Amino acid sequence: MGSSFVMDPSNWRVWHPSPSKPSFTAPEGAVDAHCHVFGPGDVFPFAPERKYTPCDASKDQLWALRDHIGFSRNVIVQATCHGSDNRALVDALESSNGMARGVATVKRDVTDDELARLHSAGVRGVRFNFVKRLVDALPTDSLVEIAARIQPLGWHIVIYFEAQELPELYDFFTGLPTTVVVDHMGRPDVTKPVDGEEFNLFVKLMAENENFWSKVTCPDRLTEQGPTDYSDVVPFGKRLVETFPDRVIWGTDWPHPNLKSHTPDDGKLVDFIPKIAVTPGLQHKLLVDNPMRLYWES
Ligand code: 0GY
Repeated sequence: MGSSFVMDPSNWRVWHPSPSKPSFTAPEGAVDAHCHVFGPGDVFPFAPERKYTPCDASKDQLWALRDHIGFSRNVIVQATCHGSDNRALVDALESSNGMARGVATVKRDVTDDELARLHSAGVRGVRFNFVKRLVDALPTDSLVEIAARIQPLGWHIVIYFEAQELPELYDFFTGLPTTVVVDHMGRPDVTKPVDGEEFNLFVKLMAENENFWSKVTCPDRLTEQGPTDYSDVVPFGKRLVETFPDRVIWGTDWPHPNLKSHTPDDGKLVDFIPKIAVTPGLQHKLLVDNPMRLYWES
């Protein structure tokens, strides 16, 4: 690993330069299904409308992390700091020897040629972001239009929102025509009960809509305990993995953009996996079968 970045500390901590080796051994072929590449900013500039400026996090550094934690593949998700300019993402996908797939951000005026180019690079989804501190959300009619454009490609939609927004967005989400993958368990407030009203609504969304999947990711963002073993997040991830074993995926979220509370150790994040997926069967579905079905076999 190793990093040599210039950054504005008001925006983002540098990612962990020497993550520990995980104790948990991931199954052969494991997929890190939520991670990012950033820049380098002098080659792939950050979006003028961004709400934070990250430090560079290159594809080669991502591959090094993948190998270090014993994983085989990556799903690289376009983050808001690159806006709808997917060039850094495409560059990484095209350099991955088929070992990475991507989720892009597009605008309603994206051309068919551009969608075809993204598909051939390895993009299999688009991301709709509803987190107000990150984006000025697009109007829903433009999202509906984008959904209709990407549906024929067999792509899915990744949605990012915070739990308190779910009641208002629920009907819009259930009207989406594709597979829908929710980032970070719908960002529950983990100080509330795992079987309380708020998280039950998310479980209902998953239970009543079989096209919905969840990433059981980002204990580092959700924890209220600080940089510990993230035990306050475990019941939430475990409930989803055990209730929907065929519709959950996991990722590091490297390089943890815009996270101000602490610098996560990616090895420790891998050690979170067996706490929420407690059998080898559940671990295999979470890390291999499910992401392969969603990103490589569809
Ligand atoms: C994440 C989480 C965050 C940022 C973004 O697109 C983004 O900028 O997703 C966040 O700030 O919670 O998944 O990377």
